[in-house]
Amino acid sequence: APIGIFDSGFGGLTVARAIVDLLPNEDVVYLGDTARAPYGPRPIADVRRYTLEGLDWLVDQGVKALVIACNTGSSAALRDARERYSLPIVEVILPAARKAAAITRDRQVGVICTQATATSRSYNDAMAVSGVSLLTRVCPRFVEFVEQGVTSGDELMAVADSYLRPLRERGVDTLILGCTHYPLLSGVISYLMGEDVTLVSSADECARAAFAMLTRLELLRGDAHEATRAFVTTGNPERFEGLGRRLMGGFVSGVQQVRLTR
Ligand code: DGN
Repeated sequence: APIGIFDSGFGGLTVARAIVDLLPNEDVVYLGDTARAPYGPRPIADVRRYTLEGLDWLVDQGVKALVIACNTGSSAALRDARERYSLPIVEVILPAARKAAAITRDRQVGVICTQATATSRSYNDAMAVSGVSLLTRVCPRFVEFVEQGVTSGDELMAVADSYLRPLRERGVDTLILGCTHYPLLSGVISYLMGEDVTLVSSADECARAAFAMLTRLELLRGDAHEATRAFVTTGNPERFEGLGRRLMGGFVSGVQQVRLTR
């Protein structure tokens, strides 16, 4: 059975790519709710409902595990998802929070994310026991830039500088990229934060957590074979595939469209 990966749209492909890198022999099915993206500015109750609809669809496909790739969706629906499904679930927030708490030198961590993720305080909760001070910055326009295929240039640099300056001034030494799209901006982000600041990608940490969980549960296939990768969007499949291939490369192909509301 495949691993089911859910995201609000196309950005979760950063998580899918990290999972495919670590687990090339696993079948995956990726669902992006592009028709209702971005989730970031939406009320948490709506994000919760949409995320559970997406996860229900993946469960109906017979997946063996769920990956909630979307930080906003994880923030809104993780608890409900754990009650609703008996399948193993990995998400993006706890793995990234743990990694950041483990590597920060001065116990000063920053997280950049969407408005809904910030409002939910999910990263604060995840780091509460670690004794680390967490500074959150919402970076709404980052998703727009990435969705337009823009990952460098003067306008992005100016916007990024205004978002990131308070984090630099606070002296964070570790910065969590708490949104699916942000790994695609890590060039700009690390350039502005400077080389003393370590970036933690929630996509990479989520993939490592998925590897660890599936290994522990003895759910990995393990044998070398040509894995099946299915990509499904609620939005326009051509647009999804075009942007996906442009920013993430050739592993995105054969994108299909699906309707979620039954
Ligand atoms: N996938 C969302 C997240 O990781 O928070 C970002 C895109 C969005 O819906 N705003």
